[in-house]
Amino acid sequence: MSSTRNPEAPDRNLAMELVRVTEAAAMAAGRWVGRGDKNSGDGAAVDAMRKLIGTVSMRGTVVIGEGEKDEAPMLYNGEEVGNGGGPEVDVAVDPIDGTTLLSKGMPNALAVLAVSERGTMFDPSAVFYMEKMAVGPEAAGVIDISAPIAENLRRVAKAKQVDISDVTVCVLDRPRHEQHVKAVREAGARVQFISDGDVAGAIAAARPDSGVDMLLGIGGTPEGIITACALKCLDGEIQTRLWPKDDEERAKLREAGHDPEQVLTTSDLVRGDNMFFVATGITDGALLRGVHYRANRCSTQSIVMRSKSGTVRVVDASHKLSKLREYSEVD
Ligand code: VTB
Ligand code: MG
Ligand code: MG
Repeated sequence: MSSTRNPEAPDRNLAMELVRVTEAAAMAAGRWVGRGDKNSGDGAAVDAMRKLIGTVSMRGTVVIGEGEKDEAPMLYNGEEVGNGGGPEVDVAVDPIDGTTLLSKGMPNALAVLAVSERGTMFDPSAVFYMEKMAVGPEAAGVIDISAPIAENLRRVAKAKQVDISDVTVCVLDRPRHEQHVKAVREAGARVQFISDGDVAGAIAAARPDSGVDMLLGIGGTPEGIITACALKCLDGEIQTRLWPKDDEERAKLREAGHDPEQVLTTSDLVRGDNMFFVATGITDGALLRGVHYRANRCSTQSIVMRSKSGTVRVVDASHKLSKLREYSEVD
């Protein structure tokens, strides 16, 4: 109803503005694919993202960025971004999720941006890692990260009306996941390892026909919150627990008032139902095609999602390189 509509709330127009930001980051990063230099690639993506994010109609605060002010020159936590008009929002950026994937030219490196109403994103600064269990819409509501893995796999199989031997679990390939992997295999299910990029892994679990049913294991806390934004848009679910890596982080966690045993649900990580999630492929992957260059042209593929409407768009764009610089400077 127009009479009850809050003019300060993020509206549908934002989605198409946001996609230009991840497209720019991906195109900048695309120049560094397979060059074995992840820092230069990350720097290029951050620069491009920051430049374009300044044109978006929002008053954004970076809640999930590239570190604190003094450690990273750009898109630091607490930085104000946007054109100074429009709705007040929290902003989460990962200019490249999977810098190693980018530097090695491996699949599924993404440029990612999520936006939600001001004050709704969990502050990830206390603890670097969290334990995650994420599923798509069919299995949302049946998982419980505090229950044994085998029990969760049985419930997911039942919810998806498949045999447990048909359930595939995406896991970051790390020694810390030895027990997780053992439990999945002992339950009769399958493991699909990824070397990096658990945001893409969780989205795969929530997309039809991806061949992945669940994401499991310990990954970055910022990526957990970004994933929660994506899964709200896809009607999936993520459950997490903060995972302090040492005594120092354990103390930090308690000082910040967190309980390490507490299960953080999708809504604990991002409250409400008014968020946007946008990602552009950098390297080719199952979710999105990467950046491709041709004579004077560059193509990108992005996913643009909005929780309020439930719309999921895949946006193919062909950018004319000779006009790109001029365009992004004036607009
Ligand atoms: C994950 C994954 C990222 O880091 O958060 C992972 O999503 C954290 O684990 O893509 P490690 O510290 O063991 O790498 C990445 O792989 C890289 O940011
Ligand atoms: Mg990154
Ligand atoms: Mg990342």
